Amino acid sequence: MGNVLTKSQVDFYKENGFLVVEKLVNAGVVAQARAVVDSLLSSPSISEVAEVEPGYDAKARRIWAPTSRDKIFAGMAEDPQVLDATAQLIGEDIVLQYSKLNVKPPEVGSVVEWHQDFAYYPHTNTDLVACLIYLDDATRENSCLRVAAGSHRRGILSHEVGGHFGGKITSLDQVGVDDSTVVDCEGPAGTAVFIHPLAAHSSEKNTSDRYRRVFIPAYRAADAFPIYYGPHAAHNEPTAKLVHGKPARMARCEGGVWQLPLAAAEFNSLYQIQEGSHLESDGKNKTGYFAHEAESATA
Ligand SMILES: O=C(O)CCC(=O)C(=O)O
Repeated sequence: MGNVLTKSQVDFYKENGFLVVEKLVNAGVVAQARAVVDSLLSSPSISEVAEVEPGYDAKARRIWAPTSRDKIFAGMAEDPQVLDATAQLIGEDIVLQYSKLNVKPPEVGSVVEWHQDFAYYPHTNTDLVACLIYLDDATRENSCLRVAAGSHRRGILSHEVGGHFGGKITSLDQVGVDDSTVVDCEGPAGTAVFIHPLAAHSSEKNTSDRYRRVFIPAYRAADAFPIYYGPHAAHNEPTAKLVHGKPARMARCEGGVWQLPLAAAEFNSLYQIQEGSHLESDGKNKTGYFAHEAESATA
């Protein structure tokens, strides 16, 4: 394994639950990825590969499963620099759990409310890490990721709304989200932000005139297995892929009690469940879950 990260970067991740690594991905690769996104976004059939912003039929907020749409994303998810850094955070044996590409169009891009990824995808252990690779320069103005430093040490927090999984942290007092803990993860295109699955994170509406697009491969240690197989989580499993090291012969279990993400109705995305837009006013499912291809659903 090559040491991409310094010891102090690894220690920072352990202490704070996130790590920003500027320009981890080659600028040429990032430029190619942007060109592929531009072409996907200009496709008349965008709604077949993406979830669109409410009220804007032609503006995508999420491109589903980018690694299966273009080899540039399949390659980025297996970029040796990214995988070697990931190995330093969660160990040598790594499975790519899923990928997604969040697009925050200028002036429109949806809010992502405070949440922990583990609340969506509980596993037998917490050695999971999401890697956000910025395709555009990301600043507070165009909605860079925001993380509550150290929140991963508070365990799993309630994401329940009205007795059901609501996809967002119920009470921010639990996280200590305030100006002293929240870090804006700004960085130029090609920056990778690694987030621990228990780190509380969010991003604001994009009020700037610039896109903020981010490719997100999500990894787990090969010996971390899902403990919840409801539809939004189970959809990822057929395409989960060993990308580094060896497959596991054992499941490693951390002690604890994990709340399961049992929503009032199934949902296609984090945006829908956080907005409550997967429900009719009578509380029934309106998403037509599984309307997308099997590969598409992921939180
Ligand atoms: O796109 C963002 O700013 C945040 C993404 C995120 O937290 C997620 O999709 O789980």
